[in-house]
Amino acid sequence: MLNIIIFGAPGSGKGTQSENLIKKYNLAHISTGDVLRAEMKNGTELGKLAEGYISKGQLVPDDVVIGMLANVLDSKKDASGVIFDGFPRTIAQGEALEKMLKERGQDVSVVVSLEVDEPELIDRLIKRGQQSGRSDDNLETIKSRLDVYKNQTSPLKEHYKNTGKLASIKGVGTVEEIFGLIAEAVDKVK
Ligand code: B4P
Repeated sequence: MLNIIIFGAPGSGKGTQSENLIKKYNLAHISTGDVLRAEMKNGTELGKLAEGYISKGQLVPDDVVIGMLANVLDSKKDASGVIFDGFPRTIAQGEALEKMLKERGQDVSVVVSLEVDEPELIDRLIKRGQQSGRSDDNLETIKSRLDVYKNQTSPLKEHYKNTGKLASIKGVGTVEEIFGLIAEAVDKVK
């Protein structure tokens, strides 16, 4: 079972490249951002809770996201592989994912880390905000999302580097060029 984590700052191209991975390798997609936005749209209790964090550019608490992931993971149990897009975002989430996979006789195959500098990230998210209507794609919230990434999410990179599973990829260029590099990294572990 191929388990790919796609990792990177907000706006680094995780969602975009996940779509290409799904098409090429026929994988199931788990995007915690998409799951949370769907809950917000449906006005569920979880959605209302998540909205308060997302609109401020903060992470939804670990226990909420980890609890949510266990159910989502079971719904994909017949897939030949899974892309984890935007999860894990903290060390605690990384540990929880490893435990959940281990309980199912699986492991993380590769962690694709998309490297993009901050001015480019801000530019992309501002542009997306002009069309997406997302409550978190405005300059103030983007800045706090980038701070959260630096402080809470990027330490995970060191963790995956130590396990030898990290593939750092330059996330600047055309979507196709970047995908070529990602596919090379995935093919090595397939
Ligand atoms: P996410 O939905 O994961 O949003 P994101 O980090 O902004 O990345 P996304 O995948 O959408 O964007 P992409 O880089 O593809 O999370 C949203 C929020 O939900 C978080 O801030 C948090 O509050 C909450 N959340 C989610 N998961 C959580 C978790 N595990 N724990 C706690 N909280 C959680 O693309 C951005 C833009 O760049 C697009 O417009 C795209 O077209 C463009 N782009 C992509 N590639 C490009 C390229 N090569 N060149 C130019 N532009 C490009």
